[in-house]
Amino acid sequence: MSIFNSLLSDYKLHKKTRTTKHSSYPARFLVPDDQVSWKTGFPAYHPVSFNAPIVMDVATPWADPPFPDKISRKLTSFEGEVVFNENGFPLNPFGRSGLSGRGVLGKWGANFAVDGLITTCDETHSLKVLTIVRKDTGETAIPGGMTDPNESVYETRNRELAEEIAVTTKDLAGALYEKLVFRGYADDPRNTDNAWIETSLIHSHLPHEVAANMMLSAGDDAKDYHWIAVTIDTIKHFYASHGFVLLIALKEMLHSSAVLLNDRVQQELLKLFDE
Ligand code: RP5
Repeated sequence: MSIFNSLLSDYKLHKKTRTTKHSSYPARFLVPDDQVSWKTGFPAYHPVSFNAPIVMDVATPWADPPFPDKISRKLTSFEGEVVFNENGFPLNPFGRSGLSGRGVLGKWGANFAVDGLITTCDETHSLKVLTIVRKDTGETAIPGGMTDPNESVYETRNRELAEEIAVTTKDLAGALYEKLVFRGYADDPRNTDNAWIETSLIHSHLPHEVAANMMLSAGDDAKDYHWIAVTIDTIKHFYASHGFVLLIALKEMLHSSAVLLNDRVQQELLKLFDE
């Protein structure tokens, strides 16, 4: 099975959500793969409810009211109409997570984020991805973060890239290719049965001269940054579903006529997809 198909299968079963222990979360109820779907009966399913004190505090500006019946906005999702359980709690579109409540997430239902993927071909014509090291988990990630009220996806992307690695809009203006390549569920360890992250991924491929001259520095949620090669090993070790969405972006670029990748890079990428 290709690395892409393997990550796709893990993603559909939101395995990172179900199996990565978040530092402040209680243990999750064990959900077998064949009982993840809400459509499959699972009478024994009694997950612990966990709401971090900060999200239940009515003074927290980015948090919803303690119970979803007091929310005034319509809950939306890139994954379709939001479904509610008999008690009025929104249900995770990817199925049971092993934990109910909101965890550390501010919003009931979808919590929207944006990620900004930057790639380039370096002086040896090898494909490189600009990544951060997350302060919270120490894992490699695509830079990104939660959307602020009334921000467009591009505004969030630009703000997050500036805060986390000091990328400027001038750097981004030099892109050979820029595309919004993904909108949907993020398989993130903070997700619960009633609150989850959804992300939009914008991919920019920069010429080597632009990438080499960027004045990068890590800040905010990032403790470091690295340009890394795309290999099966690096892809496997990304935070949440970032390895999976990275491959979606690379597949899109591989088939785009806007970027001319050399034969070696094309062959390396094709292997990731078994094409
Ligand atoms: C991920 O969490 C999203 O893809 C996005 O990168 C990130 C947003 O959370 P913070 O980085 O703001 O913690 O699932």
